[in-house]
Amino acid sequence: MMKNIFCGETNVKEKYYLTTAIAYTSGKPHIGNTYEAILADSVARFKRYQGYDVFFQTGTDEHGQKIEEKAKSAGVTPKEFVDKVADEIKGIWDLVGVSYDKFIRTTDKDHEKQVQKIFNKLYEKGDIYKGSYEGWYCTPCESFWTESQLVDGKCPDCGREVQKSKEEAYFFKMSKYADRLLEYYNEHPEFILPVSRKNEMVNNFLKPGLQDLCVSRSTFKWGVPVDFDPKHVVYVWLDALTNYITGIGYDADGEGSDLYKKLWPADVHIIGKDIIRFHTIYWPIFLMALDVPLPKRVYGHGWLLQDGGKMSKSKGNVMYADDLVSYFGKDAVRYYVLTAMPQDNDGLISWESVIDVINSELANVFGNLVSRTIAMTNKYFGGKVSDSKVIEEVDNDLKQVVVSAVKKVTAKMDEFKIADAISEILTVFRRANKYIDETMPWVLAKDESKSDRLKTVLYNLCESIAIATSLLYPFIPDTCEKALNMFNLNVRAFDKLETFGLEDEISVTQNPEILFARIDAKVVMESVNKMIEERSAALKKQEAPVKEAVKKEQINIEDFGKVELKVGVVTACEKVEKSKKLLKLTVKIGDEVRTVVSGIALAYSPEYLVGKKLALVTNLKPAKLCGILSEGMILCAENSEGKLAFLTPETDIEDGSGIF
Ligand code: ME8
Repeated sequence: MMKNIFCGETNVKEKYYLTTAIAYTSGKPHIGNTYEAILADSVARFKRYQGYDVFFQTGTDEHGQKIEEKAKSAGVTPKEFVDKVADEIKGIWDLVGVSYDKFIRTTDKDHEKQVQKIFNKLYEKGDIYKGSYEGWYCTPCESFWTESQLVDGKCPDCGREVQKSKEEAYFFKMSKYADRLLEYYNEHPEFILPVSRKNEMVNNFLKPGLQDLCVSRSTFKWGVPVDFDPKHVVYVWLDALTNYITGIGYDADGEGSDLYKKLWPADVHIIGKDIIRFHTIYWPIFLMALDVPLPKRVYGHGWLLQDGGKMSKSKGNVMYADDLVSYFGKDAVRYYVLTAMPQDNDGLISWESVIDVINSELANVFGNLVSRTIAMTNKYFGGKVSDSKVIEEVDNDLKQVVVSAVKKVTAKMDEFKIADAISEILTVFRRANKYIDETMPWVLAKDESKSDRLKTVLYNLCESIAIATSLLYPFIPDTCEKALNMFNLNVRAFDKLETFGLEDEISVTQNPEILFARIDAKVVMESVNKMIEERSAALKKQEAPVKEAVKKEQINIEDFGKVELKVGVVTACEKVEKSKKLLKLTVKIGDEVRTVVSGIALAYSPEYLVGKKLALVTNLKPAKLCGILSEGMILCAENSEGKLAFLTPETDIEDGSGIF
């Protein structure tokens, strides 16, 4: 439940039901998945602020072959696996301040029951029929494809390998509803946002003709069983999509709960660009078949991608919200991801760019304005200012920029242009900073006759901050609340935002806190790089195949006698250029001096080896390693984790001695 920190009552407007995609519980969500939850949260908070009666649903998508396989390789049951990941996802959503009203899990019993009822209903209606399936299945996407749909033999959505699949299955008659769907698109031009996505759906999928969709699987178990034919489980997308109605109390056999009656149809489904097809073709068609009204809008956002190379688990460089929050705090992370995403395109994230935005926008523009204004109000007026109405032209310009931001931000939010909305608010802070330079309060302060003018200037600054910070509240709520507290103000009622001069008097704190401290990029990046290296090493260790002592066939003493083993002493040693693993050793073996190249550089430094006696095979055929002829092999023990120890005589003995 949200704490009410708004000042005054805003009239309660109509309901607003919004949802995110439900995240797969196949692993910890990275910052890209988390972006969607933050995006939807900022919309939910903005709508609440406008006075809408908001219901915000998010959750987890927990069935399917991919999850069954992951659980198996983790050695746990699928339910144990999804319980852990769902907790982790919920924990991250909470950490970044996602103010959901409902967190649905597709393993919730009431959801599973409705999925079964929905399947039965569509079967009884004749929209689902039994047939047999032959085609290709992409497990990561949980999608079926026909031969002709594959691109270079791979999944057309994600480009990964697909598996041949032949099974008895249930099908949904998609084509039956194609015309009705096209008609709906035409009558509701606002249904798909951005509009470019609509054209993609029409041209790539609807016009070429919809194929019937396979809606059951029988080659794995982890799903909702079809209750009249339990060797089949319901196709994961049919199961997942229905969360939007089951989560609020839809009942396939009845009217549904009061909440459902109040909230459905949803006002917007917020999803990523990769799953627009499922939400604007399959989902509306399932709803048509169920005689349920369609959602008002589907907004497909772009993706947040890692700058400077692909995120890869094995490199340890995947960016997670909890790491980012631990370095920079929740609001800085929210601010970054929301501003990094242009509406129609993908956005980029890197540790460096987050630091840059915190320093250049949050600390230099917002934080600096707040701290300068509080400091001057304290210094010149003991912390209290009112409008003494000594107005100059520059004031009108400031007020106009502040007040006009309200409509601009609202318009951008109506189009889901979140980055643009925030940019309008930043323009206000920038304008106010410029106003300080223009009015030069420190000069006014030197002339007592300008005291009233100075008061007006500071009052205008406080009011500008009050309005713009209130507007920013839905995006970075904790910081805005903290900032407004320092002015002893609440978030201003939405319908009073355009009233510049609302407060008679504003009093500021005597002990201001820094909202965003400037970050020393060098210090933070050193620590981040260390974390990435450690993570990568830990992952490699985890993934390293355990070396088992291979059992070799028995040999006789003659076989063993073919190997010549001797003691040698290392007289010189250096690293082999261009190789991380190799060392070049000069070894004296009695009267002979040989060069030996050995793969022990990760375990021993050259200095350590000089003077050491060790055991060598001396009759191996010489071999070239990195262009250097090696004339022997050093004997080493190696444990299952790859740790090395060379063999050395137990007591001192001359080099050149034979080993038998
Ligand atoms: O697709 N940037 O789940 P999911 C921004 N279970 N958004 C991203 C992203 C990125 N780098 N990567 C993924 C599923 N997303 C299904 C949804 S809904 C009935 C079922 C978005 O965990 C992605 O586009 O793979 C999707 O909207 C959401 O994160 C969950 O992705």
